Amino acid sequence: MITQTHRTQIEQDGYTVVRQMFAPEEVETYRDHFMRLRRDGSYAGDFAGIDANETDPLKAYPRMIHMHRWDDLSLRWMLDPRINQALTAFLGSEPFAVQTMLYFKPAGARGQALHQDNYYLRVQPGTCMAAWLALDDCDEENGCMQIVAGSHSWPVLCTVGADLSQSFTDVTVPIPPDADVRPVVMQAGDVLFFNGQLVHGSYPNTSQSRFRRSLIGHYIEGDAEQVGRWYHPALRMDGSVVELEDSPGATQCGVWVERDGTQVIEVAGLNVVDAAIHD
Ligand SMILES: O=C(O)CCC(=O)C(=O)O
Repeated sequence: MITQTHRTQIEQDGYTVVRQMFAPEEVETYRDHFMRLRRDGSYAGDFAGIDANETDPLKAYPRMIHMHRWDDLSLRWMLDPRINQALTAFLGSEPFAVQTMLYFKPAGARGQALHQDNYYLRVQPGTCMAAWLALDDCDEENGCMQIVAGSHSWPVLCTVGADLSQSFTDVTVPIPPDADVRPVVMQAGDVLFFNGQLVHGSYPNTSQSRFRRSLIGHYIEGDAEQVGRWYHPALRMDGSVVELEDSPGATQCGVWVERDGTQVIEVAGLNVVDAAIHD
């Protein structure tokens, strides 16, 4: 299932898509399951976004987080052998699993401004990796993922305020005007894998009636010693708990400066280390 092309792309661009990793019947099971859970109640960590008002579609469909802590299907998906096989191929050893999320992103919903996941997870040493399963076909109309190819080689960047009319989270990272921002068009059942330093996010769902649902797992390298407190307990891919230390958080982040007419990143002291839970 994992080819040399996938490995090369993840090394060079920081992301790759494994097509049809999950069968249509599995995708339908996940879609039905999470729609039922959403209808049936609210759960710890539900997040409709900063400034969600009564007419915001995310009010009715807030994002779910850490479902694997109370939902067996989510736990089984997070530890699925196919995902483990892919991540092990990309990272060189078996990862630890630290987070699940479900984005419903109904028609009209805001996206999530460009960011880097390791700003939040603060993995030491190494970084994190995401597995993002499309539960619907997704394209630019319904707010597919957008990635900045090659940005996984950047350090963690200092954040600035995001445009809350476009993003349900409040921080973003500045990128140079010539950055290669690419939409990742996917079919339901495809899985996007991406490096925790990669700048990524999504724009609003501008469709009239289409959801853009996705089931997401976050993983960290198997030799990591620290991760942010929010992500404990980390699990081995057999489901057993692994004791890791809390990561104190970065003390430095990168800012863009111009040198000889070119934009380069300079790493400076970090003023705000309170990376909250909005990844
Ligand atoms: O699904 C999205 O729109 C954003 C997801 C994301 O940023 C993530 O999985 O880290």
